[in-house]
Amino acid sequence: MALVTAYIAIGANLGQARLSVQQAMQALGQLPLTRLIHGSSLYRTAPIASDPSRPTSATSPDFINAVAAIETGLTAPDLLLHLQALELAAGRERPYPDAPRTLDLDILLYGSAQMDSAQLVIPHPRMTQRAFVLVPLAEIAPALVTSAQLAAVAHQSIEKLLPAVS
Ligand code: PH2
Ligand code: MG
Ligand code: MG
Repeated sequence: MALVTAYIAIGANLGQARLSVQQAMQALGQLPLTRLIHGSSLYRTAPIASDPSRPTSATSPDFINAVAAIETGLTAPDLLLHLQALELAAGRERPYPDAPRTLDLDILLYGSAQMDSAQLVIPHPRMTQRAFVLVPLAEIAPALVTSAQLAAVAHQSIEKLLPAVS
């Protein structure tokens, strides 16, 4: 079985977003044939429109975002199915594009794979336009992000959260 390192973007801006992101990080490590290698810090980020021609609602709450690195024996389509199951278990609904969500799990990178199907595009097509992806990704995998990429999103609002004291 081939093991592949994949990077997953985690986001939530509805309900107990911070808890949902932390729980999702743990749940990723418990998927079949999968272990969690690295979890980034959590970040509070301002909402960014998926489609820049359609501005985000002024009422959309801030997000909690993070990125996880996993090592997995799942194929990319199987990994996607498991991520969708975790989203559903967290109460994810999709009433309209960019609606506030209890949990969003996106595959950013799957090894060096490039794929473009109706279900799955890898690398994630918008990852380099988003500070909420690049900043946590650079924290756990600095070789994957250039300083020019970070500079291009430096105007987007993102704040690193301190770990909760336990
Ligand atoms: N996810 C989106 C669209 N916009 N903005 C932030 N800050 N964080 C996200 O996770 C996010 C977003 C589409 O999934
Ligand atoms: Mg997303
Ligand atoms: Mg998604």
